[in-house]
Amino acid sequence: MDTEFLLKNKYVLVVLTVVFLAVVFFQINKSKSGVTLKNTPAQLSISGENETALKAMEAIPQDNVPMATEKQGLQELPFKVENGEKVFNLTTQPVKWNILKDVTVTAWAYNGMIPGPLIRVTEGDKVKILVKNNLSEPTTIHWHGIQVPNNMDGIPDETQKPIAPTETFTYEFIAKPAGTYWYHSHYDSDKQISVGLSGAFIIEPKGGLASKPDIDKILMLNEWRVIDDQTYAAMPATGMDGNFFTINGKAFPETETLNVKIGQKVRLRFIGSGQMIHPMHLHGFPFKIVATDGNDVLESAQWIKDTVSVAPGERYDVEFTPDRPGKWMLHCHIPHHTTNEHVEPGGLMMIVNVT
Ligand SMILES: [Cu+2]
Repeated sequence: MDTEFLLKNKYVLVVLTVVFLAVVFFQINKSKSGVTLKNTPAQLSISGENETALKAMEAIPQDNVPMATEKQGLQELPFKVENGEKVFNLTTQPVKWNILKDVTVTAWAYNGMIPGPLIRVTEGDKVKILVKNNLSEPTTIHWHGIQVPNNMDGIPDETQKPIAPTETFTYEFIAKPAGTYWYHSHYDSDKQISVGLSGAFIIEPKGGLASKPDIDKILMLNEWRVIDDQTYAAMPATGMDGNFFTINGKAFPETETLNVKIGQKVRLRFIGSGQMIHPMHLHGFPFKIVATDGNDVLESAQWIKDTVSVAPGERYDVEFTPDRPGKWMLHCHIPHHTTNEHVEPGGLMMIVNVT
């Protein structure tokens, strides 16, 4: 054999060895990253042996979690009157919840629904809420924006002991002031809020709103992360971005269609109950921002807009009166948020159907 042939073969051999090693390395790493295994972190953007962080990023356990029997979130919560107090019951529990016909999340819910039930009371009402914890971890509730006594504020180890699994804690306060509020877990909130523990709390002014709308709709905005049928808390700051987005627990096209007659006054109450900002845009009609974070805006100061950015924790009540028929889209204007797992249309979209 001449030297040239040997040299050439050697070169081929080296290339083949490198390719072989690369394939082996890739396969080993693929099985190590293990996204198909149960309860493994979705993203390892942490350093060192941080057990708590790893746990927070695990998939939500889904073994023996029942399918939700409720079909819709934000159902108005009934109450009993006892000793002049309105008494409500909330129970935390894991459920599987359909955000789309064929997409189910493993959620932590209040009373088995996403979002949790709507608590609607009148300003000045004495309210008592018994919270039973049926999760495997402690929890608490914070009554976001409501002027409660400090020991009812729901901050674990600061204002109360966390509610341990199977235990019940009683919250009692006077509902004030009137406005659009919400409640949510304040324990491990990065995870617990992200996987469903929030609901709406409306305090009506005595005698109702001065100018009553014909349609009064709460819209809670959330993000979800579902990978290989497993649910992870959507934590954008860690790289664990949401890949599904919901209005009142449903992604488009499963979001509700709002049916409105021409000339009817519509009030939308946006609640930013997730971890991301959502600039909500209405086609067809401008709207007035009539309340922010539960506080009425003086008429002379009401901005007229067609897009309002709803940041986490914020509430915006907007009003408009349609004058033209049509199927008008209401959607988030971050286009990725109007997809279901990167496919448009989906996510934060709903139809306002004016006839
Ligand atoms: Cu958005």
